[in-house]
Order: sequence, then C-alpha cells, then structure tokens
Amino acid sequence: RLVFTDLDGSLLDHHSYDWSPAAPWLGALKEAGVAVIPVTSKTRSELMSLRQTLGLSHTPFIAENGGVVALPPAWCHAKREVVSGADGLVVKNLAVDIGLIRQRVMVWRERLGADFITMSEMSVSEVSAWTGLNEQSARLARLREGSEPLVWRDTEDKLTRFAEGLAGDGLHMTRGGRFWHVTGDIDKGRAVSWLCSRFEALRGTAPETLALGDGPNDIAMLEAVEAAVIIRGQHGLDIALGQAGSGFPPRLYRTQASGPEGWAEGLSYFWGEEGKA
Ligand code: 2M8
Ligand code: MG
Ligand code: MG
Repeated sequence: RLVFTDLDGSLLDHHSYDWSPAAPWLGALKEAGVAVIPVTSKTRSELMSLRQTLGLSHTPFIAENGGVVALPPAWCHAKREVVSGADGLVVKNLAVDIGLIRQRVMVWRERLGADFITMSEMSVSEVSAWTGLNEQSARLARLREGSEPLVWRDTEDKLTRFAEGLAGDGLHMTRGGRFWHVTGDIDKGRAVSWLCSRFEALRGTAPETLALGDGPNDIAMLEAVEAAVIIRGQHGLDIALGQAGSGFPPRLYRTQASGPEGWAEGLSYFWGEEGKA
C-alpha cells in the first residue's frame, strides 16, 4: 500500500500548516509499514526539512509539482543508482530548468504587458506575508529548481494568452492553493505513476494506491491512483476529476472537513477505523 499526499491544504492546514489532526493516522501507517509519500508544489529544500518534522524521512517525496522525485536507498536499484549528496537520496530531476522558465515568463510578460509578481521577485518577507510561512521556511520556498510560483494581477483573458504563449515554449501553468505555478511538461500524476512502476519493479507486485489532495494541481495525481480523496478546500477552488484525461476512474471520496481533519476523514473512509486515536 502507498499513500500519496498533497501537503498544503491537505496534510497541512492551509493557514497554520498544522497537521496534528492527522498525526494518529500518520503513526498508524508508519507502524503498518505503509509509505506516506508527499507530492507537493514545495521545493526539495522545504521537503528535506519537513519530512524530518513529519516523521517521513524514510519515504520518497515528489517536489515542485512532479519535477523532482527523491528516493531513499530502499527505493533504488542497488549499484545502478548513485546518491546525489550528503542527504543519501537519489534525485530524479524531470523538471525544465528554473532559469529557462524564468526567462520565458519575463518574455511573455513583456510581450503581453501582463501584470503579475513571481516568487523570485518577492523578498523573503514578502513570501512570508503571502503564505504565512515563517522566514526560514519562506527562504526554502524560494530555492526553486523547476517551477516558478506567481500571483496573477491581470485579466482572465490575458492569463489565457499568457498560458498559450508559455505552452508554445513547452511550459505549463497549474494552480495551487495560493499561486499559479509555471512548470515544464510534468505533473503530479506522471510522477506518481513513475513511482508506482518503481515499486512494482523492486517488489514484483503493484502497490495498492490512495491519494489525497485539495487543489487543481492535484487532479492528475488523484486520477493516477485507485482511491482518491478530495479534501474540502479552504481556498475557494472547486476541483473535479475527469480533467487530467487519464480516463481511469478512481474510487472517489469528498471530505466534509478541510485540511488535516479532512485527511484523517479520508483515510478512515477507505481504510477503516484502525488509525483513529
Ligand atoms: C506554494 O505552493 C502552494 C501549494 O498549493 C500554493 O500554490 O499555494 C509554493 O511556493 C510552496 O513552495 C510553498 O511552500 C507554499 C506555501 O503555502 O506555497
Ligand atoms: Mg494543496
Ligand atoms: Mg500542493
């Protein structure tokens, strides 16, 4: 069994980033040997710190909306894969380089005369003000490798033309709880499917999969698994499946509660009462 989870607005509260209502389930899953895999817009740097805090230091994670996949040793092909640094993880970078993304974003701003502010243009304290993250976390959020968050301040029509312009460059726009994210040709769903194939290659059997998310950028992930939990959003964005076009209909549950309470509610719905405190 594998659990794939969005962080902001799902495992973590949209405003406070608290996860305590989900802690009993996290503990139960750990005890049962079920990997909980964060699949998030957050950066690798944010994840390196958060996974310790959440007690998820032995599971893989997917950062920057599917652009970065990090594998602990147990998820690697022995000898064939080399760890990328002191952190002991093998990192697969599926993203388009952030420098190129930023360059094309600036080109289309210029051409369309569009009004928006990117995360790289914000100071650390501005990122804190937008997100409610403390200074240290905001600093880690700015260390981006393959996705650029931005706050759109122009018309819908210009947004469409901006997205079309970027599409011509092979870039995509996806929407998180607060920001639009410009990425390469990646999404959370493809990264999740890739990890499932890796699981099967190593274990010889396909995993039973469940995923939880609250935002438009989670749709592809929710369509890539067998059981999907749509967590009630606190950001006013309604999400529906059938949009990523995978054609695979997962079993679906929509929660009453939002954030980590909804997270626990979704797990209890599919996997029983065993993890509840
Ligand atoms: C951004 O991601 C969230 C995900 O839904 C958003 O778009 O609202 C990213 O910048 C991420 O790195 C950061 O941690 C998060 C903080 O809320 O915001
Ligand atoms: Mg979210
Ligand atoms: Mg997210």
